[in-house]
Amino acid sequence: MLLCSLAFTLILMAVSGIMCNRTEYCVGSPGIPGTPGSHGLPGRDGRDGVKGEPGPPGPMGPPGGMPGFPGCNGMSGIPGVPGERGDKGDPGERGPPGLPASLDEQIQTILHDFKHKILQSTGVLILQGSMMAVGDKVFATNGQSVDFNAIKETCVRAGGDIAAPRSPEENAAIASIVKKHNTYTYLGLMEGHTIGDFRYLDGAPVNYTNWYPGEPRGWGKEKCVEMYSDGTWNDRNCVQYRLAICEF
Ligand SMILES: *[C@@H]1O[C@H](CO)[C@@H](O)[C@H](O)[C@H]1NC(C)=O
Ligand SMILES: CC(=O)N[C@H]1CO[C@H](CO)[C@@H](O)[C@@H]1O
Ligand SMILES: [Ca+2]
Repeated sequence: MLLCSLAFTLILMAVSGIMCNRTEYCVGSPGIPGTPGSHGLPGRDGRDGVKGEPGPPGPMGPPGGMPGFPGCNGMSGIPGVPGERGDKGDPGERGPPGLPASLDEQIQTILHDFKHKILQSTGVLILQGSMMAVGDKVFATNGQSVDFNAIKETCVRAGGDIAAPRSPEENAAIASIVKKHNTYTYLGLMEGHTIGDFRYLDGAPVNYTNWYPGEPRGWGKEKCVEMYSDGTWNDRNCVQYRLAICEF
């Protein structure tokens, strides 16, 4: 233990640079400090530091990139509701004048053919007595007896009207059909609101009559007109069955 303490004292004396002696007082003045030593060589690089945080996003670049290619067509949608009908367009320009029909050989051939066929048909009908031609008018029957309204309907459906004589010639033509079928017919006439005022079905007043002597005497109760086989007329109710004769 003592040895240890002595050694410590010696080391302490050596470090402090004071020469002393165990047995004598320490003598001498402190020495002049030495000059500092030169700088040593730079040390070696340290190890890599830890990774830093990501930096903030940079500013937007200038515009000017090329546009990309167009994309593919999408799927077709459901059809929309139809729009409103537009206004009628203006008529087109008149076409170039054609050949007069009288000089057109093709048209003339067709017309000639038509005329021939029509003459054949009317000839057969007239010969059979089922058609009577007076001027531009033609009277015909289907041989059926029905009431006034049914005759009207039959004639309109056939493209004509119930027969209405407007002259003695027309009356005679209708009368010949009545006589042949031995059946009275209804004429295309009706009594108006005034008693005895008989009119054509289009409302025009009659300009020809052929009443049987004493007729009309229905006093407003006989609105229709029938024709006897001799061609004379009688006012009558409208619900009798009479021969259907039409005019075209
Ligand atoms: C009656 O008028 C029609 C034209 O509506 C004419 O065809 C006919 O000849 C006239 N009848 C008489 C007798 O004047
Ligand atoms: C180093 C030193 O000074 N030593 C001295 C210690 O004391 C003795 C005598 O007392 C001297 O003889 C030494 O020279
Ligand atoms: Ca009568």
